[in-house]
Amino acid sequence: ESEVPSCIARKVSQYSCQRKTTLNNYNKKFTDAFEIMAENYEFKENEIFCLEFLRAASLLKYLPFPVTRMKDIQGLPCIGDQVRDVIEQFTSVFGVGVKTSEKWYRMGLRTVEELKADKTLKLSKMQKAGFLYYEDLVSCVSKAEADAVTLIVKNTVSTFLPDALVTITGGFRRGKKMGHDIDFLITNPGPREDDELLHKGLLLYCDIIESTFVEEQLPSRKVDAMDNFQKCFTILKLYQPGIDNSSYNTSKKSDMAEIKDWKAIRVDLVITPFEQYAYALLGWTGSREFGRDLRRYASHERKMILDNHGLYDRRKRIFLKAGSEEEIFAHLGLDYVEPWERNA
Ligand code: 8DG
Ligand code: MN
Ligand code: MN
Repeated sequence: ESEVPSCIARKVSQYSCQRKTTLNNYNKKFTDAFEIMAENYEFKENEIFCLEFLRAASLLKYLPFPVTRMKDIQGLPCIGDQVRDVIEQFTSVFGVGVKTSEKWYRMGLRTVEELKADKTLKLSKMQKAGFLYYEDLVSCVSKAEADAVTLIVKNTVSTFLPDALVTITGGFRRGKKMGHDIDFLITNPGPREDDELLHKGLLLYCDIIESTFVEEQLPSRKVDAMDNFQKCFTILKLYQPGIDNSSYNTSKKSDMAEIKDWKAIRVDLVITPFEQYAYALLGWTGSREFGRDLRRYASHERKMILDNHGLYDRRKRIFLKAGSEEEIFAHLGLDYVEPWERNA
């Protein structure tokens, strides 16, 4: 009946370099969801929770059996309180009995509808989202989907802020054909009354991080510095073009299995003041490696501090204004590198 736990547990190292982890993952349902949650925590700069979920995912990838009961993780390292709570919720929902839960595991998690209807789930909004949409979220976002979402975001934003500029950043701006999410930068020339934008409609799941930018504050010197813009880690509901669901919407409840005509897509929305737009664009276009090295170059070669808000010249003790990425490269004395050449 029980597939080892406690005897294995004693031997499991907390260090992944002392564990042999193959691609044979019995706990993909958990690990995919944990990785999405970790990204959300990273976004909120909660490094502790981020690491907790990444470590737990890594440990679960190592286990030679699917976790179906709390007993399965007893005595294992790398399972923090957060992770334990999530596993407990999910194993207790499925845990009607070992047999049933194992069957469910083989079939995959319960359906979105079943989970939604389940009133016993006490997970946070974010944890639920990670599980509810995980299948969509771990499948890549295509360029076509990015284009479709761009239209939606642009249309929606323009109904609230007619003059706002919406720019796709991240991997898609660098010309990638696939991505794990879609990143947008939103700025409004003129008066800055855009704080409310993110608080309005349309999102399946959304975790808004308020702006913490302080005027006159020196750019951050951390190489991996995130920024202080108001931003939002969201999951958007994209209705797939080509699927006609009008009959489902109009007909009253039938016994027909519900057809899912949409896909959950991870979208990052970042709101930036117009004056900082070029810096934000450069930072959010990435790649991560390219951005890190830009900052490293600025400080080591130019005695300047670069972040997503601006560029500070330490010798002249001034902030250098820029209206375009070209100007930022010029300030740094660098040849301009096009977005599609920043895939470092
Ligand atoms: P992908 O989504 O196609 O997998 O790749 P990507 O678009 O290059 O990566 P990303 O994780 O979506 O991040 C886009 C860029 O934004 C990346 O170069 C790092 C940069 N970036 C910031 N601030 C932040 C932040 O707070 N969180 C995240 N995740 N990325 C940030 O400048
Ligand atoms: Mn991206
Ligand atoms: Mn992103």
